[in-house]
Amino acid sequence: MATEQSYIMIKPDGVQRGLVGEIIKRFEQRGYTLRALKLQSVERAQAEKHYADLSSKPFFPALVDYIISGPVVAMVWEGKGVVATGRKIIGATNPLASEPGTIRGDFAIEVGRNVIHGSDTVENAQKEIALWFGESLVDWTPAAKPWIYE
Ligand code: RTP
Repeated sequence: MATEQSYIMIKPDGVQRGLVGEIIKRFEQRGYTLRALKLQSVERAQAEKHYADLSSKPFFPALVDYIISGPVVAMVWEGKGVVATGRKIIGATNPLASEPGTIRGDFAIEVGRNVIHGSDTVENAQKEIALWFGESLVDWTPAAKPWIYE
């Protein structure tokens, strides 16, 4: 069975708006396995590292200010195709282009308040998981797995 993992982060607006349970529910009900979870305040240096690829963009300072503006919920979800499927569950980066039924399509309007982050490649997921969690993932297999995977 695939052991692909994705780094999923509920951004400060998602936490402030009480969307934590709703977001976890969507990944859980799809069949993905939660491997790590923490609520944390984010240091500026950590936000800058996470978004280092975007450091030359004009919106970078506002993006970092947004990410450090309140606690985030950092998570690792695991399962077949979770990186690409996670991005589908989340919806397009700009919520005005996100399909209804996606997290951003249901709960957001502006790109600078788009509720949630999801890794875009398996390689980036590994880097992001290392940045946010180090080695401290919980090793477990839910009993219901035969009802998710054939
Ligand atoms: P994320 O990394 O947060 O999952 O978002 P993404 O891959 O869908 O989009 P990306 O291009 O990596 O952008 C990262 C975050 O930067 C903010 N952003 N603002 N003002 C703007 O034009 C703009 N463009 C991007 C968004 O919060 C986006 O999620």
